[in-house]
Amino acid sequence: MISRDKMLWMLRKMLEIRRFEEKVDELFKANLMWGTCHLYIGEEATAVGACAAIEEKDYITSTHRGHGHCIAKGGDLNKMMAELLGKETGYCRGRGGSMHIADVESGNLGANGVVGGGIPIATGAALSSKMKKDGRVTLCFFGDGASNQGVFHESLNLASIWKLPVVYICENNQYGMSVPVQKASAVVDIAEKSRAYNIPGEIVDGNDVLSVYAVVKKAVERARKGEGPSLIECKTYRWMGHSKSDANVYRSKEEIKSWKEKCPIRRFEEYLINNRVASEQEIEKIKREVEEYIQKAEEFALKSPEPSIDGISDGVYA
Ligand SMILES: Cc1ncc(C[n+]2csc(CCOP(=O)(O)OP(=O)(O)O)c2C)c(N)n1
Repeated sequence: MISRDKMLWMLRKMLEIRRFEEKVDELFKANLMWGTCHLYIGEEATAVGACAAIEEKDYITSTHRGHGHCIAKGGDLNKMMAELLGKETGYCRGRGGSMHIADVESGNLGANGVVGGGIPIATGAALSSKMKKDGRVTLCFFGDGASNQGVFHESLNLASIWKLPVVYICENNQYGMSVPVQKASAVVDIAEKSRAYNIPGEIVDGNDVLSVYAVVKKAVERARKGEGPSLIECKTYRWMGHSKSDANVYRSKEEIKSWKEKCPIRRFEEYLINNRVASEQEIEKIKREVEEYIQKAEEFALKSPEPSIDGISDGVYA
């Protein structure tokens, strides 16, 4: 049975992700943020449902669409916002930006600009946990496009034969850039790929935070017991373009609208109210608190110092 506190934590985290992403979009449009980024709006239930199923000591690996994973694993919004604004107070002292946030203290082994790049890292982390017997489980997030990479297949094979404590979580948001999944993958249900590696594969509604939680929890328990990896496919959708440079011409307005109607946050709010877990007033209070946190993170980041020219190449090794 899932506690009320945990459900309210889930709502808060989903709202933090949504509002963080909306603020980032706003800062880009105001020309205050540079470079690029990949927004996670619409996929919030996946990161939050999955991270709700693990413990603080556990690890995650993330993707190029990584803000949601970072927030769900306990990332600090001040440091994230500062990083995206290129400030010295950011996670990488402003030198990494959106795709290079790692927070080892909270168990986040990092976002990754290389599609599929987190998959072998997660597999290696799980191998280290098995060798050290530290009881940790690693959640590995990646997209449907990444499941066509060679490292996906090598990693699942090794994790299966070595029975590693890792849960592979494919966020199938239907597209890899402008390419629909059915044009890039021989099977449209990515979970089917688990069969080649003799591990459990499950499909879950990625817009339903409680379903994601339940399925990931089962896979985490299995991993923690030494029974090896699982592959979970969360069917979801990104509302925004692939990145800041996406004119979004490859999908119809109707399709986007139909997925917006399945908003994971609104859906969970309705669940909480209909099941008397929380009142509308309580939900409004959480929203106000999240809003305040976002405003403070923005202020903190905007007021933070730029990196000094003298130290601009600190951390550059190649
Ligand atoms: C190895 C590699 N190949 C290509 C790219 C360019 N690229 C960036 S994101 C992306 C699509 C990834 O799709 P998916 O894994 O489904 O994730 P999504 O963007 O849908 O979350 C591609 C091809 C890259 N960053 N790395």
